[in-house]
Amino acid sequence: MARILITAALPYVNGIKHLGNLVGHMLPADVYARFQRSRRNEVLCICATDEHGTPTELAAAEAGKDVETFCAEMHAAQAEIGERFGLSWDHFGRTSAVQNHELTQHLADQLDENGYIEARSIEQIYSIDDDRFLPDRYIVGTCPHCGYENARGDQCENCTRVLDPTDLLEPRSAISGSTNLEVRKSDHLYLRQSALAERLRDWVNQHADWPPVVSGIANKWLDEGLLDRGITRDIKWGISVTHETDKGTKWPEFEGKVFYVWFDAPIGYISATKEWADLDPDNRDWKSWWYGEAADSVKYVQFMGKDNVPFHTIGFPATILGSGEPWKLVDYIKGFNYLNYYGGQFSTSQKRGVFMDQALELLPADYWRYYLMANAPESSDSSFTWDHFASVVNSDLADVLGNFVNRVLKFTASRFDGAVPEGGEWTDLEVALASDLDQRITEYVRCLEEMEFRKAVTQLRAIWARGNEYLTVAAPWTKFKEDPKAAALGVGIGINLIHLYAHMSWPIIPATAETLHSSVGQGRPDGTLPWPKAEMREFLTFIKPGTALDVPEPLFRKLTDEDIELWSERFGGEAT
Ligand code: B3M
Ligand code: ZN
Repeated sequence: MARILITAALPYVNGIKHLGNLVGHMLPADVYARFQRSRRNEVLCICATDEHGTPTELAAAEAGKDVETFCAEMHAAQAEIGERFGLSWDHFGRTSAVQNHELTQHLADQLDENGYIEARSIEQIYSIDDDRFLPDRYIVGTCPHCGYENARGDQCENCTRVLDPTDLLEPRSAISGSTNLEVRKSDHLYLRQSALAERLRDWVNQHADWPPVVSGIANKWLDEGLLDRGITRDIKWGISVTHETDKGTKWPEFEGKVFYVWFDAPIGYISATKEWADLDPDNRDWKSWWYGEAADSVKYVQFMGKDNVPFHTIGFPATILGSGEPWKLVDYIKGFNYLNYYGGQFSTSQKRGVFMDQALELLPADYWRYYLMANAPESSDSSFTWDHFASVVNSDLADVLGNFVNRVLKFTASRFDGAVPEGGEWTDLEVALASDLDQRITEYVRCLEEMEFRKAVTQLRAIWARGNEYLTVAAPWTKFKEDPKAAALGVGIGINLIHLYAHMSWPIIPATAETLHSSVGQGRPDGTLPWPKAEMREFLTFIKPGTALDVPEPLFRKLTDEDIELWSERFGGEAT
C-alpha cells in the first residue's frame, strides 16, 4: 500500500470560487484522491482557505465586515459548497489557524538562522488619500510586460508574471482609485532566493516528468535569475513578524507588520495537516506525512493553476530547503492552464463566469464534475461555452450512461420482476466484451495514475459505450420471446455492467456512482467504492440471480435549447 499525500492550491477566502478554480486545482485533486483511495492506497488529501493578505482585507471591506468574521463565514461557506461538490478532503483547514502562525514563524526563524533572511529598507508606494502603504493588490495599473490594464501589484492575471507594485505603469489605489501616490521608505524582510538558486535548479532538474506548463514556468524563472523576495507587508491582517521565541522577542522592530500571504499560504499545507491531526491526536500522525525519514516513502502530489506554479517551484521550496530541516518536498506538480469563459477569463474580482454556488443551483454536481474533467485545460487553455456543456452532458451522460442504465433496469423490472434472472452460458459476445473491457480498464487506470484526466474520461466514456454496443448486439428485448435464457444472459450482463460502472465512475461522478451501486442491490457505499480486484469474467457474473433491483429516477436530464438560452442570458454568453 502506497502512501499518497495530495494537496490542492488553497482557494483564497475572498469569495466563492468559479468553475475555472474548481477544474484548475480542487476537482482534479479530489478525483485523484478518490482514485487512489479506491485502489486501496493510504491517501491524505488536504485543502484549506488561504486567508491572509490584501485580497482578504479588500473583500472584507467590500462586504462591510471585520476581517475575522468575514474569514470565518467564508471558510464555512467554502467548506459547505465543496462538500456539495463532493470534494472529499480529509481536512479543509485555514491558514489563519494557530498551527500556521506557529509553523510560519518557526520556518522564518530557521531561515534567518541559516542566513537566508535579510532586512532591507525599501521604497514602497504610499497613498496620501488613503493614508497607508499600498502593497500587492491594493494597487492596480498597467502590466509593463503585456500591457494588461488591470494588473495587480503582486501579479499580472493576464500574463502570470509576478510583479512589484512599483513595476506598474499608471498605478492607482485599489481602495479609492486615487493616483495621489508617493514613494516612501519602509523596512522589510527578504528571503534570499538568489542564494538558493543552484539548489532549486538541481531540484527542478530532478523532475523532468512534470507537465510542460510546470517545468516551463519553473525554468523560465530560474533562467531569468532569481530575485530575492520581500516576505513581509505593511498590512494588519496576517501572521505577525514580531513573535516570542525561547531566546526572547524576535524582530521587535517589525511590530505591526505581517508576513506576506504567499510566504505563509503554502506552509498552510503542512499546518492544515497538523490541524487534522490535532483533532484526533491518538490516531493521527501529521509528521509522518511531512517530516524526516517517515515521510520519505510518501508520494506528494500538488494540484494548481499555472499562475500558482512560480510559488510552488521556487518560493515554497526555497523556504523548505533554506530551513535546513527535513521537510518533504513535492514529488509531482500537476499544473493546469486556464479554463476560459467565452474566450475571456473567469474572474472572481470581476465576477465573470459561473461560480460554484450558482452551478449547483442549475444542476447537481456530477454534471459539472464530468464536463470539467472531460475538458480539463491540461495541455492548453480550454473554453467553457453553454452549447458545448449541453452537448457533452446530453451525449455522454444522458445518451450513453443514463440511457444504458435506464434501459437495463426498466426491462428487468417489466420482464423479470425486478430481479437478476438466471441466464444461459456465455457466448463469444460476452467473451469479447470481457476482454475489451479488461483492455480499456487497464488504459483508464494508466491515465488516472498519470493524471491525464481528459484521456481518462475518454476511456471511461468508451467503457460505457462498450456496454451499449454489447446490448445492441445481444438484443435481449427481441430475444425475450423465442430465447428467454439468452435474453436473461444479456440482461444479467447489463446489470453487472452497471455495477462495474459504479466502481469505475466513482472518482469522477461519485453521487451517480453510489446511486448505481445501490440500484443493483449492492447497497449505498459508506465511503470508498473500491477498484474491482477480479478479472472481468468474474466481475461480470458477480451479482447473483435473484438479487432485487431498484429502478432509479433517470440519472441525467437532457439539456434543452431553452436551458442554453436562459443560462447564456443570465451569465453572459458573449465572446469578449
Ligand atoms: N490562494 C492563489 C489562488 O487561489 C492562492 C493559492 C495558494 S496555494 C498555497 O489562485
Ligand atoms: Zn502582464
